[in-house]
Parts: sequence; C-alpha cells; structure tokens
Amino acid sequence: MKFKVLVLGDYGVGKSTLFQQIAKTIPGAEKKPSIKLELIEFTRRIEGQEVTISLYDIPGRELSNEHRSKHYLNTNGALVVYDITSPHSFRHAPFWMEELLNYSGHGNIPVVIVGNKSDMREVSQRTLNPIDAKEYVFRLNRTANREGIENLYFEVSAKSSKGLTQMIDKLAVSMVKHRKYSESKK
Ligand SMILES: Nc1nc2c(ncn2[C@@H]2O[C@H](COP(=O)(O)OP(=O)(O)OP(=O)(O)O)[C@@H](O)[C@H]2O)c(=O)[nH]1
Ligand SMILES: [Mg+2]
Repeated sequence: MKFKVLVLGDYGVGKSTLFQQIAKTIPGAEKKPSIKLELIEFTRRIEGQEVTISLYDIPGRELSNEHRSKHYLNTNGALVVYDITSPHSFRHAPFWMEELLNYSGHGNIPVVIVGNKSDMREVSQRTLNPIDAKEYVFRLNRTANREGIENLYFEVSAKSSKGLTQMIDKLAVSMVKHRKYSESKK
C-alpha cells in the first residue's frame, strides 16, 4: 500500500527539522527528486504488509494558497505540528486541519497532532500542557471515528528524535485501517 503524507504547521514549529530527523531515523528512508518540495520515501512493515510512505515537507509560509491546494491533492495522512512553547501555533492547528479537509480530495483523513520541542520542557516553564492537545484530538475523533479514522496525539522532540518511529508507525496503522474502511464502503 502507498500513502502520501504531509508535514504541516505554522512557520518555525520545527517541521523541516522533524522531516530531516525522520529521514535519518527510519531505516531505508530515501530522498527523492521533487520539484519545489522536499520529499522522502520509506517502507514500513505494518501488521504483515508493506506500507510505503511518501513524506512531504510543507513550508509554513511562502507558498501561495493556490500552490498549497495543489500539494494537498490526494493526501492520505498528515503530521500537523505545533511548538509546545508557542500557544499561537497550537491555536492555529484547526486552520491546517481545515485546509486538509478542503483540499486533500479525500475528506477527513488520519492525522497526528504533533507537539514538537518536548526537550524544551526541561529548560522553560512556559510550555503548553498536553491536556489541551489531547482534548482537541478527542473532539476530532468523536466525528472521525464514524468514518473509520483514528487521529492521534504525540509529543516529540525533532532535536533528539525521541518518539519519531513510533509516531510514524501509529499513523501508518491508522491510514491502513482507514483505507480498508473506505474500500469496504465502495
Ligand atoms: N529545542 C528544539 N528546537 C527545535 C526542535 N525542532 C526544531 N527546532 C528549532 O526550531 C527552529 C525552526 O525549525 P524549522 O525546522 O526550520 O521549522 P519549520 O517548521 O520547518 O519552519 P518553516 O519551514 O519556515 O515553516 C529552528 O531553529 C530549529 O532548530 C526541537 O525539537 N527542539
Ligand atoms: Mg521548514
């Protein structure tokens, strides 16, 4: 099975750092030539089947709306990243969710809400409580579950790469489940 996954979120939350760290951490991850956007591809073995993910790093600004909507087409899943030291980046997560819904062409799709820069908990008092993010994902799932979708929440550090492989594999499981569900409805 093949899936297209986007890394989304506000400017400066650490998307490119996360993307590069995934490229280093996941065995066999390969950079692919791509126009404009950075792309890596890797294959995971999920519940006995091969799951190939094409992961795209999307800039938080720079892209015009028209360009963004083009890149969103046929997306199967996403990492919607915020920075746990930036309340604004968390409040803006619904904006990215809405763009996905409007432009992916698949309606609702599985998403991981990613609280990045977890290493900052040790050096700063001003970090966001994950309760709010968990509550947000819980609310998303109240409607999404009916469409065979499970959205997830992960707190990670792109700097240390802690939690990245587990996050990717959980998203993969969720996308496989959703695809099977969608195909059973055809
Ligand atoms: N402490 C810490 N800093 C991080 C982490 N991830 C990223 N950063 C820093 O955050 C800043 C922004 O990171 P980028 O990866 O460029 O952010 P981005 O989301 O790709 O930004 P745009 O592409 O401009 O939208 C850089 O200075 C990174 O070093 C992390 O996990 N912990
Ligand atoms: Mg970037």
